[in-house]
Amino acid sequence: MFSNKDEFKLAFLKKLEMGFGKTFPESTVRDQYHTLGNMIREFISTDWINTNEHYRLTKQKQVYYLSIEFLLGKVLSQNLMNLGIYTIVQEGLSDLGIGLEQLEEIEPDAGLGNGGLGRLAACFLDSLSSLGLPGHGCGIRYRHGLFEQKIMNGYQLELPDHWLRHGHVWEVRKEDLSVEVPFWGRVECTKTGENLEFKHLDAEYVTAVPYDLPVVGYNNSTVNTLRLWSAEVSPYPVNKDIMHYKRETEMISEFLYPDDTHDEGKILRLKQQYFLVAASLRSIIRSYLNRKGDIKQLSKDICIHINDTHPALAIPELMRILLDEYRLGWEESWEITRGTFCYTNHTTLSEALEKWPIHIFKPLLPRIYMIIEEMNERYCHELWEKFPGEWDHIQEMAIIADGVVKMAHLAVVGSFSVNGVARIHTEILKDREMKLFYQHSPEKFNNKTNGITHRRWLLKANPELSSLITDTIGNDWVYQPEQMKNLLPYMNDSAFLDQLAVVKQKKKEQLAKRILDQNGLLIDPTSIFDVQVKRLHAYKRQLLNIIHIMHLYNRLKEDASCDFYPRTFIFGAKASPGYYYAKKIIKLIHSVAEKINHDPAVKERIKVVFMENYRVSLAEEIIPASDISEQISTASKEASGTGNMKLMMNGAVTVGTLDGANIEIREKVGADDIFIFGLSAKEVMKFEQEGGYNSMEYYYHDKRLQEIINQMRNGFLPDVADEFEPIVDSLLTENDQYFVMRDFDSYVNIQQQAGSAFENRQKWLRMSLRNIAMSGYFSSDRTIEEYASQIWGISNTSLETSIN
Ligand code: 4GP
Repeated sequence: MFSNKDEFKLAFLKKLEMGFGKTFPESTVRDQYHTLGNMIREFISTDWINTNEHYRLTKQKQVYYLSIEFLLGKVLSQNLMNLGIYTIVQEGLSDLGIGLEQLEEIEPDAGLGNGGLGRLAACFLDSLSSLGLPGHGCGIRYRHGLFEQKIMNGYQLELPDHWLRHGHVWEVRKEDLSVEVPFWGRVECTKTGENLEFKHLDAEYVTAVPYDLPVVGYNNSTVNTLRLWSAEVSPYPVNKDIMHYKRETEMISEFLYPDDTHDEGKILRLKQQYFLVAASLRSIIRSYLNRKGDIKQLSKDICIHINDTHPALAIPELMRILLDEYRLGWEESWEITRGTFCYTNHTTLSEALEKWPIHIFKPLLPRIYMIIEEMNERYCHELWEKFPGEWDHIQEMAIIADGVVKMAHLAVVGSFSVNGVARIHTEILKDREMKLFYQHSPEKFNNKTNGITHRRWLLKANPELSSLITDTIGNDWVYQPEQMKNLLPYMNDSAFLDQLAVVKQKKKEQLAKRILDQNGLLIDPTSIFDVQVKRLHAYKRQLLNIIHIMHLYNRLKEDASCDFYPRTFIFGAKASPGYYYAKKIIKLIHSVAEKINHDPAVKERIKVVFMENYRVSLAEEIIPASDISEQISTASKEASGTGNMKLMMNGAVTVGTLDGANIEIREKVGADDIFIFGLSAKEVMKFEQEGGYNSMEYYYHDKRLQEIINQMRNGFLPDVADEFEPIVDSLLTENDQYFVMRDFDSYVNIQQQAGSAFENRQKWLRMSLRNIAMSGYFSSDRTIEEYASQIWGISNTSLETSIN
């Protein structure tokens, strides 16, 4: 298609004219973006076809990663880099007077996810392709991704995210591969000879239309597929007002996580989940049979990964297919099913463990419900044999109990592997949340500590640091990120450390400019950039951070001459629309920012910045510029965290609790190069079980806390007096569930240590370097290699050799 800059320019101009019927000077930036996107997608096509063909010919085992979220962000630059044509395209465009970054600016962030688990899924896809592994994603093509956040007077407003408004250049609609998904109706059971036959009658059908996105591997010609399903009206007749049916159908792929505080919302979420798994399984089995697969061998040739409980209905759906469509017996179907699925748990927070009321489930998915009922009966029987007389155990482990279907139980029972996402998280699952299941089948449980793709979070987000690393140790680290360890000998090389400082300074200046443009706030790029970017949740304790900022402010007001290195506190966070408390925290951050940023007395010393609409592309700008990475969740609550890894890889030093993957980060960098504070997970769980914590005592005995809490309600902040009452209540009347006050003192101390460490430039740079050098372990390539060898049983069967 093109192999050098000049060929690229010719092809680009020709495509632009043909595609838009305009001359180049008449074209808009959007026309140019679409032209480039389409060109690159076509460029990818050959490798895409070859990869599929290779999988077909070699009949190798395939993995399908089912996830309700894929938080992809922008893909243009990543694709160009992975294809190895970034420089050709950049220079070609530049000759034409176009900046590649302008085109990237036009690209919508594909925000088909909320946070951690969705971004993890995106990193995993990148690693699968880059390692040449046969693994594909299946998800939903939401017309609106996660809302766009606007801040008005400090309050979060949610606007619909119209990411598809101008089309999506990377997707290919494959209408011919559409499948039909049934809802509602009734099940008729007839007896033929010895066998029972089940028919789903009077169902209302929805057509699932696949949109395929190429997932390009890094410099290896592998292109896997992310298949996103869109819900459309079916040609089958419906006994309903057609407009009503159309609206209901299209709603299935309209929004990510519809509000489920009422039954209608619950039905919609359950529909989304079944829609995803029913469509994906139909297409997985069809392509398996096209490759001449034998349905009885399915579990040897296919592995289906359930990302959190949302896709767990895939288990009874496969049972249904085997029983009703292939007429296999229960035992055989169960054997195949249990050999096919594996499940990852991403949180122990009880509100996230899904449970569907039977009165909603049964009418919507009648046949699936019957199958779950039978699974449950058989499973309880098996438990009875193992724990005779232990009714409580059996009741606690049942899939259906107390009028609900428990999705986590379904996922555990129907999978051959269950994993947590960091060592401590897996241990907590085994010891507490899933203790009985672990006792029953310990062989299923394993840990896979999360990872992030260093291609996006270092190569793409921080080209300056990437070049410095490559100039210093060569580029092997790009393929084997653990080789970043080879940077360790430069720990005492002051020339290298100076270069590292220059890179960080450059990234900080770039971010300072972004903040000036976006927030109209001038910040000092030589101050410490202290960053907390993640979803807003009480357990993540953005509140502890802001209380500490108020404390610093009070200290500076008391004694302007006190020793304090200037800091810029940077927040980015979306609160879930129905999460009132989280929204109050956003408001509090803004009120504190308003107070501090306008006080000339502390002007050059503290700044508080809240960056609106935190998303993947904004994270790519903030993370490389960070000095301190705030990972301050209440110990035991954060399953792993992945922001902690991205920040570490970019040289930020962690201030954190012994929670999630922070523990493993500490093991890698050593206790001297991370700032750990606060209660341990054991201590937190002990308080939770045995009581003994009284937050009021901290209020009465710690004058600093008392002053801060009083300031939240005495008119000190520029708000009405009771604005922050819910926050004050959570800390005092509700006994501070997340131990903010308990950990405050220890947090103040560690922050002081972090500040002093920063003042010693050489020391800080060495700390930063050690974090970078040891971050290779947290590449998702390592994580995916573990999944591939220890769970999925797949390997790279060199595409290039088979094609040539
Ligand atoms: C998140 C966890 O909160 C986070 O600790 C973890 O790193 C991430 O999954 C990926 O494993 N959980 C979710 C969720 O995003 O929706 O439960």
